[in-house]
Amino acid sequence: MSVNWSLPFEEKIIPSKYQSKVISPSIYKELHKIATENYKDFWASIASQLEWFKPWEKVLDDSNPPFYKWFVGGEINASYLAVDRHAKSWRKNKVAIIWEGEPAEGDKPKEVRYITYGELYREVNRVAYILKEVYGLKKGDAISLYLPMIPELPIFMLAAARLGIIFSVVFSGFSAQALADRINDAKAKLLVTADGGWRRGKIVPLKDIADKALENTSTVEKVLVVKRTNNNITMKEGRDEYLDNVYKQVPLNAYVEPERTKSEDPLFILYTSGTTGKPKGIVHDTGGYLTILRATMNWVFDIKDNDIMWTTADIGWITGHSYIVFGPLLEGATTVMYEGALDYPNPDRWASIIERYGVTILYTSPTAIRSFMKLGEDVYKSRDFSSVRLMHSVGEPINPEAFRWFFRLVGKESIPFGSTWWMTETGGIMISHLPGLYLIPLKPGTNGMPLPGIDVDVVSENSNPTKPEERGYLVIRKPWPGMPLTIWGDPDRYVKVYWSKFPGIFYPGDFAVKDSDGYFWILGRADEVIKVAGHRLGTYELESALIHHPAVAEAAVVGVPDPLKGEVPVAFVVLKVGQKANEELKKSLNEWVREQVGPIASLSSIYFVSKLPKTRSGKIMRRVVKAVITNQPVGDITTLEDEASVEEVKKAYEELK
Ligand code: 6R9
Repeated sequence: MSVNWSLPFEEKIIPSKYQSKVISPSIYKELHKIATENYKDFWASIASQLEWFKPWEKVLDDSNPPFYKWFVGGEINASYLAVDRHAKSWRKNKVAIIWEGEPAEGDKPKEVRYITYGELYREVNRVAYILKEVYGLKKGDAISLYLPMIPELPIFMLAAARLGIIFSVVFSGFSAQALADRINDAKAKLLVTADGGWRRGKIVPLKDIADKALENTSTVEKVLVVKRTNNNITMKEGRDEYLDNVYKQVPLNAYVEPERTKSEDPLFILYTSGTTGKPKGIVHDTGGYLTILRATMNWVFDIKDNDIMWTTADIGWITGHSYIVFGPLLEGATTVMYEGALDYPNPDRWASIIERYGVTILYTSPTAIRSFMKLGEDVYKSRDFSSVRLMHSVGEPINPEAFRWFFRLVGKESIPFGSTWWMTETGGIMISHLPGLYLIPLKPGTNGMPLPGIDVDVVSENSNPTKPEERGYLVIRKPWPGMPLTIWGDPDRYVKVYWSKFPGIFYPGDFAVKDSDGYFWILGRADEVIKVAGHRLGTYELESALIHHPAVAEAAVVGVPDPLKGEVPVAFVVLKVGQKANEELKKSLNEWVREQVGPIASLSSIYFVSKLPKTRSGKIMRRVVKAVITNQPVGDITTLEDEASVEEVKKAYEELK
């Protein structure tokens, strides 16, 4: 795929407030080269800025590629670094987390919590006590967290990290089936959930969904329930407990010694969609992950002690893990955590949050920006954005128009605003306009240049570097701290998915171009993953949900460009003999998919056809389906079994357009 707008390769913007930090791309290229050639020493110098219980013996163990291990022999604890260090310093009474709940009266939120580092320390220790002493969990055990955006979520993540317990956060918009799959794969012993969560003024019944999921799991022994919405739920004797009750067993000043976790010990598993099969459990280490966060918090976000950082993502995704929780807390900064929808109950809720807390660093997404843009600028006339001094976007390519609009409205065309490229697998940001204490001139829509030490390139099918402005595949040539340890329980798949297309180098699955200044422009996924409103979904997951429906014989799902959400999934469905193709069935199929995968999996259209384009070996050619409906050349179809299928797709699509 490629973006459906033109790329302004030549345009260069120097934001007036950061002029002193500007460096020319050609000079940056030289600095990048030096760091990257000496990448082991270079990353060691960043890692040494962290506090280690025991220093590493070897910077990188590359004896068994692609299973790289960073800072081997070193001992470090993520919870200690993010909490204890600050709680024991002058930051004790500094606000670590500003939390705002969704319910509001007009412009006024009903609940706001300011949690200082001192309080966070106390809470994390209390929860760690529960995990260790009440539930008997220990290093290497896995737990699942199915929670809304409430402070308990980061507190449980930090408490688990304290003990070397591997946590797996499951986005609270996922369905019972998706939750069950993730619990089973992680073999989680404990599930932490809430009675419900607030979303657009409605209660999402998380405990009910969790109960359904637990019918299909066997590893979960105990369920801890946080009270959030006070809706009616059922509690299973012997299995379920309210967190409030369990707290009664915890001494008020409980202290749980942080484990001396090894650098290469897993910190968390985060599931993400791939091309085929069930979601992949990406496993992140401890030392490497903290190192990439240390680097990016300083370079890309230029974090300072008086900053208020707001990342508008959900903690259920990697962006929230790295830049709501671990990144800002590692740096002792103040992080804003907002529970609900950015435009609820008023369209400018997000702007009121910036104003209320004086947000200085804003990290948001193209989908959010486009949805703000829809309403025009007048809505924000009386809003004060002057506190914001730096911002970035993430999740999908940003169209130059949305970039310019937001840059003008919030950035007053005077502060840095970039589109940072990275992914669940990379742990932290890889490509940015602020790639290491400097700023390269902005170009609307580009991602900027790779960070020092990050060896990114664009290559053709036969792995040769492409010419400037020629489309190719993005690759990362050298290992970097923050890279995955493996796919949980499936190391072969890890090798196959990421290290086999171009042997020996990491293949993220994106199309990209590099311009003649050396800037990277990521164009979108080269595989069958789609990004709907910045959320990563595998077309395979949607298809398998569809073919589980009793009326469906076959299905092909592809992503098509959407002005608001970037991409949306559309489905071509072959019905079983005797089934009637009508609107009612379409509706029920859509509901079915939402139920199976979660509300983010809404199909934007469903088309009924009698056959799908397939290869002679029976593989559905989604590429062909996509080309037809996006009006692109269909390319090589010599392996196609039946050309009439292409015509059918075309006809079905044209008729309903
Ligand atoms: C952090 C995150 C990863 C995929 C990635 C790419 C797309 C992310 C982007 C971007 C263009 C950007 N992507 N940031 N594309 N410009 N600034 O989103 O992780 O959910 O794993 O998705 O998102 O396609 O491959 P994740």
